[in-house]
Parts: sequence; structure tokens; C-alpha cells
Amino acid sequence: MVADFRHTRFLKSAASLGDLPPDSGREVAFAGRSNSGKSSALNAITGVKGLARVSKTPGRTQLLNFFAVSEARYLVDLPGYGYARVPLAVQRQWGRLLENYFSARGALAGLVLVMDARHPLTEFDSRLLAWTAPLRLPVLVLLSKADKLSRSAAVAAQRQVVQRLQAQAQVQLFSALSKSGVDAARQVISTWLSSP
Ligand SMILES: Nc1nc2c(ncn2[C@@H]2O[C@H](COP(=O)(O)OP(=O)(O)OP(=O)(O)O)[C@@H](O)[C@H]2O)c(=O)[nH]1
Ligand SMILES: [Mg+2]
Repeated sequence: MVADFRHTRFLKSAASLGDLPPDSGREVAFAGRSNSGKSSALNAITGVKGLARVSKTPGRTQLLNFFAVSEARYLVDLPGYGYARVPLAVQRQWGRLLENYFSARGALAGLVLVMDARHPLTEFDSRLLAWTAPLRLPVLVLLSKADKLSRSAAVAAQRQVVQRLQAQAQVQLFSALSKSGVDAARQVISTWLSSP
């Protein structure tokens, strides 16, 4: 059954791992390059307008933002990476935070990796996939902003990513604007959030 996301509400922001909600439920994390469309994807998938803050200024989401779908079922908007104007030391700190979160978080049931369909698989996307591969965490790649590509270019981008990632991830064309791929993403996330 597809979860009802319409009552999703903001729960809390965490600046460090010590600040996370209890590691007892199930959660799905949204990661990706800064400005790739993570917050927009969260809003489109839940159908709750203005839930996660969308910004024209890359690097806006610097905290782990927790949203409660229902009791102990969370969606987590992770800080974006790879924005060149963020100082290297700060970028390294984000990298450590994300790596520690992925390896330590028992509640983590799946990862949504958002990539701009026009330039997928950046170096940092690959690094993130390398961290998560040993965890056997299911991964859904959303190729975002698909509305900015022609249908044939979008399909070509999807084929390229599928070829690179093989069985490591499901790959879905997505647009928060046209809502394409939204239902498919809901299905996958619902499965991950439902109890075993
Ligand atoms: N055309 C189009 N624009 C989009 C889409 N999704 C996001 N955008 C735009 O891309 C920009 C960044 O979107 P965000 O959702 O804030 O991206 P983010 O990954 O959360 O960014 P950070 O929080 O900075 O890491 C905004 O200007 C959005 O309006 C989409 O599907 N289509
Ligand atoms: Mg964001």
C-alpha cells in the first residue's frame, strides 16, 4: 500500500549526529548535490507545499531536516554537497557528517539520491554511492528537472545512469514541476518505510 504523505510535518533540524531523533523507527534520506532539487522532490512527493525550503541559493540546506510522515516514519533532507563556493573545510565537515550518518543510522531504510538529469553522476555522487554500497542500502536515483530536457534526451540520460549503476540503484526520471515520476517515487519510499 502507498503511504499517505499528506500529513507529513516538519519535526526537527539536527546540526550533528548527537542531535538526531531516536534511532528506532524507519527513515528515508534524500541526498544529492546542492541545488539538485532535493527539497523540491520532498515537497512534490509529500504533496505538502513549502514543507522543505526550496532555494535559488545553492547550499541552503545545511542541517539534517527531519520530517515525520507518521509515528517514527521519517523523511530526511540532507545537506547538499559539491557547491564550489562553500569553503573546503566546511565541505569536508559535511562529508564526514554524511558518512557517519549513513554508517551509524539503524533506522535508515533507503536512500533517495537526487541528481540533475542534465549532469548526473558527479564525482561526489559516486563517492556517496561508494560509502553506501557496503551497507546494502536500497537506492533510488531521481533524475530531477527532467522537464528541462527533451523526452529523448531524458531517456538517454536515464539509460546512461542505469548502465553505470547496474543493480546498485533504481533510476527514475523525475520532475517536481511536471510531477512526472512522483507516483513511482512514492511507491518505492512507501515500501521502504513500511515495517518488514
Ligand atoms: N524546472 C525545474 N526546476 C526545479 C525542479 N526541482 C527543483 N527545481 C529548482 O531548482 C532549484 C533548487 O531546488 P531545491 O529543491 O532547493 O534544491 P536542493 O537540492 O534542495 O538545494 P540545497 O538545499 O541548496 O542543497 C530551485 O530554484 C528549484 O525551483 C524541477 O523539477 N524542475
Ligand atoms: Mg534543499
